[in-house]
Amino acid sequence: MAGTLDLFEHQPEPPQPLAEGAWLLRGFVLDDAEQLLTDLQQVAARAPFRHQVTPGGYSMSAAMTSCGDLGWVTDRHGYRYSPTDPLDDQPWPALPESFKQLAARAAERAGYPGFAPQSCLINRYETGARMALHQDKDEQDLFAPIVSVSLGAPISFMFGGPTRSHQPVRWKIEHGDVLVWGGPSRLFFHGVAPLGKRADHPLTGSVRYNLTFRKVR
Ligand code: MD3
Ligand code: FE
Repeated sequence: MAGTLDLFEHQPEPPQPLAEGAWLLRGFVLDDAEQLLTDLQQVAARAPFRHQVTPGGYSMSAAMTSCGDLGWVTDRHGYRYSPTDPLDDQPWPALPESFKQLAARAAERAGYPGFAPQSCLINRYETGARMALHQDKDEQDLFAPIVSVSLGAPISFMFGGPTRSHQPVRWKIEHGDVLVWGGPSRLFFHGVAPLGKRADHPLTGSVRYNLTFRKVR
C-alpha cells in the first residue's frame, strides 16, 4: 500500500517533444547531479577547461574540456575530434562511469536504446558566455543521437530548424534537464543566449555546465 507521502514524491516527467526526434527530459538527472559534478571536477583536474580558438580566430566564450576516446577541438586549422588533448598530447580522461550510465539511460528514455558515446564535450559558461547559432556536423555518425545534460545556473537555449533562416524558439533550460537530439533534429541549428548576470544555482553558483555525449564515428 502506498503511504500518503508517496503522493508528494518526485515523479519522473514524461519526455516532452521539441521537434521530430528531439526530446526534453525535465529534471532527469536531478538525483545524479552531485555525482556528475564531482566526476566533472575530476576530469577537469586532468584536462583543464580552456577557451579554444575558432578557425576564424575568435576565442570561444564558453570554456571547454572533453573526456572519452575523442575530444572536440578547434584551432586556427579547423574543428575536429582528437584522441588526445592538445594541451599535453595525452589521451583525454576516460568517461566516468556515472557519465556513461546517464547518457545511455537518457537516450533509452527518448527512444534510442544502446547508445554508447565515444566523446563527452563539457562546456562551462560564466556570466555573459554564449554559443552562437550553429549545427553539430563534425561527427561522421549522424544517425546516433546527441545527449545533452545541463547542470548549474539556468540558461536560455535557442532552437532553430534545418536552415539558419528558421527563427529560433527559446527554451529555458535548468539544472538537471536533459535534451536528446536524434532523427531529423540532429542537424537543426541551435545555440545558447548569454548567461545572465543573476543566473545562480546552489551547487555551482553563477556557473552553468553542459555535457554533450556523442558517438563520433
Ligand atoms: C541540437 N552546446 O556543445 S546543448 C554544443 O548548452 C552545444 O552548451 C550547447 O550546442 C550548450 O555543440 C547546447 C543542446 C544541444 C546539443 C547538441 C545538439 C542541442 C542540439 C545537436 C543537434 C541539435
Ligand atoms: Fe551544438
